Amino acid sequence: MSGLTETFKTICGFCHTNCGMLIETRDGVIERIRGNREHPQNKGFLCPKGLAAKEFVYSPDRLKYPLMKTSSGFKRISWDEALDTVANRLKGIKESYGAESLVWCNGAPVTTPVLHGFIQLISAYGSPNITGVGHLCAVPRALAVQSVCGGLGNSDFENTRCILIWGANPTDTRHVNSGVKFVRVIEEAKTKGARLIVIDPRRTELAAIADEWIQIKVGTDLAFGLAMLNVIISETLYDSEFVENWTLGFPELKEHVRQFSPEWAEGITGVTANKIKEVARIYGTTKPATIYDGNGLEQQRNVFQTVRAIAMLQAITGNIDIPGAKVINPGVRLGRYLTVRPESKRLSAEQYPLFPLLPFPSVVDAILSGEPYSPRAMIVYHANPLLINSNEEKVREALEKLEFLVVSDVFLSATAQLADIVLPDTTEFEDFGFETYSSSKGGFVALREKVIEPIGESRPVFEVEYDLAKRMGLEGYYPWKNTEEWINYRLKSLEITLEEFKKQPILYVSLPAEYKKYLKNGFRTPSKKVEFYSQRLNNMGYDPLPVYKEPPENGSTGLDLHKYPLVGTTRKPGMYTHTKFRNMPSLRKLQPEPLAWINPADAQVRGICDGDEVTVESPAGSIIIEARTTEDIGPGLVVIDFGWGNSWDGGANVNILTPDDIRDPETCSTSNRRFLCEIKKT
Ligand SMILES: Nc1nc2c(c(=O)[nH]1)N[C@H]1C(S)=C(S)[C@@H](COP(=O)(O)OP(=O)(O)OC[C@H]3O[C@@H](n4cnc5c(=O)[nH]c(N)nc54)[C@H](O)[C@@H]3O)O[C@H]1N2
Ligand SMILES: Nc1nc2c(c(=O)[nH]1)N[C@H]1C(S)=C(S)[C@@H](COP(=O)(O)OP(=O)(O)OC[C@H]3O[C@@H](n4cnc5c(=O)[nH]c(N)nc54)[C@H](O)[C@@H]3O)O[C@H]1N2
Ligand code: SF4
Ligand SMILES: [Mo]
Repeated sequence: MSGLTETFKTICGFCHTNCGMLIETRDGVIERIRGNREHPQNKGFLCPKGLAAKEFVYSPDRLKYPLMKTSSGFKRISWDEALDTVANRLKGIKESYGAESLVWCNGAPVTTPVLHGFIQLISAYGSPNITGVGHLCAVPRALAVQSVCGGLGNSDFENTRCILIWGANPTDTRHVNSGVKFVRVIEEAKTKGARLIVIDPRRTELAAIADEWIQIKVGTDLAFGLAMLNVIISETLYDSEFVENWTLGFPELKEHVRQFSPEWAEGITGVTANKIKEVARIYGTTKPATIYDGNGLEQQRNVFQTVRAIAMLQAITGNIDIPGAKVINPGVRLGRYLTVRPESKRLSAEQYPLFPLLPFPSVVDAILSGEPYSPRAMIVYHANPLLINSNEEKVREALEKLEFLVVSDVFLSATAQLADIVLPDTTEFEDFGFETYSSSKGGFVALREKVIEPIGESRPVFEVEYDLAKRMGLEGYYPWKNTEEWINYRLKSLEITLEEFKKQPILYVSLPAEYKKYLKNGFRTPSKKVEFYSQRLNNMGYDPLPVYKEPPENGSTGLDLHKYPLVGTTRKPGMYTHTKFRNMPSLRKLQPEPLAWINPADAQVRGICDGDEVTVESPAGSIIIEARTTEDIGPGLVVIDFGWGNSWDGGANVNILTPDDIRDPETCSTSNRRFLCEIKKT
């Protein structure tokens, strides 16, 4: 074989792990993909998604030129026509309705550009309406921890004696931790004597090797957490010295949790009082201990207060910023972005004062009701809001009602199909980029090299954004014109330029982790202490101490509960990320269809056999899907695979079933993880 071969050091952007990759090209075409052993994140490991990146880049489904919606479907147009149209429509909308009628929506920030593409534009335009997946992902948990102690950091599995995996499935969603496969990290900790407790309604890979698998009922984790606090406080298993010196509101917490006994929680969580006591005693007496919580606690109506209670558990036991607990590792600080946003006009500012962004359901409500005003246009970048938000039908209605929808994607996603203009973006392999990492050895930045030329007429987002800004007379707000300049601008505060970065593609920019940083600076709360009782929450009208509340459908919503005797939840299959990758043949082979997992007992009484086609019906809608029976979940529960619904995948979107009107009062997290349903043989 002949031809020019080159090897590039780049980074996989298919999930937040951002593994280092080596890609070999021949004559400008990707040939071989390997993990980069020099990259501290994965040290050579790649999961099947990363290894199949070639199928993503060269997929026949890739968008290759801009599209415009016409009465007879999409029509190919030139970039000039696409950008002129977008610029003119957005200028017109601003003149007619004001800048706040434009909404920007991104998706899970799996790469740095997802957080940044078009964000300068929306700020320069003058709209405060920045939405995305925040209400479903990470932000509710982060706000909860912030309210208790400022921040907790990452689990230190290497030095721990006790691990609680709570609502997380890292063997599928994180894959690798500091270069070691996640399951090996946990096995190694166990070999060194650490106890492992997994709190999950499903028997996950880690639940299967745990000392204790706590098969909790979906959405009841707050009751479990409160009962653990009750036991640890009443049996004086807490760290009294830490509590004395570093916390506020302990007497109130002590009094408050008296009512939440393990016997009370047993009826709610489905876990026996004895088991709750046992877990509380193990956690309270095995030091150091770490709680690794996950997205399973989010998309639940109690998420904010649940995670507050879990943060309190870590604080009363002194498992804060010490080896073997959770440690705030040094990260990378980039300079600030342009913000010219009249916050007062942000759509959800009054309804969700604690939530710093705009939750997507508030956008849907505003479009459909016109209250407090109607958003008219939306830029969707690297996101698939139609499929990933609860109640697909309602989201569709809202997106269809917009006057103007622009979608930047690499495929014609279900959301892109609703767009007026579709802009074909490059993938992360067709442009330079960078990622930032925090680690115990210090924060570092890694370069993403440009591996190949853009596919078709696809163009890098920062160039497209600048071209749009120019057409709208907003170029004065732009300290860059293309990706290279954007990187230099973003890395200026670190005094790194792209040219230097190319010579050394992994650069540590902060010192290794220190422990007990609070001794020097206190905690990042108003009082500089851990705050059990929150005056700030109380002032905002929220519970100052966590109170378990029954899901509202058990109240007075008028639902015929007998019609929906099962509780449904959703699962993220490890070989895909959200709605992505069903058009990659090697991954599709691993799981061709979405499945509804049910307990054999529930299947039997309904005459359902493994592999049968079933109809799942919830108050929001119904889907047809293949059933699988499994002992990995208990009776009464249905687990449905999340992420289908794009035109090429042929599967049903579980979010047709999920309700959008059951919301966490502090964070607007909708109940994508819990819906009532019935399942019947089709
Ligand atoms: N029921 C239920 N709902 C859920 C969840 C759940 O577990 N259950 N999980 C929730 C969570 S945690 C999250 S984060 C959200 C995820 O929500 P999203 O992030 O909106 O979902 P994705 O499917 O990742 O959508 C990303 C889109 O970006 C496109 N894309 C990929 N690469 C590129 C690129 O280089 N450039 C551009 N412009 N586009 C690109 C993809 O084709 C895809 O259409 O879903 C949430 N919804
Ligand atoms: N392969 C893959 N990796 C991913 C993603 C992906 O889509 N695919 N998405 C990325 C993103 S954006 C995110 S947010 C992370 C999420 O990754 P994780 O934090 O691991 O979250 P999930 O896998 O969504 O769900 C975790 C677990 O919560 C359980 N669970 C469901 N309901 C409850 C409940 O009420 N209580 C408890 N205790 N547990 C419950 C589920 O059974 C599941 O095992 O993964 C990231 N990595
Ligand atoms: S774990 Fe897999 S998908 Fe995630 S960054 Fe690494 S290789 Fe890519
Ligand atoms: Mo997420």
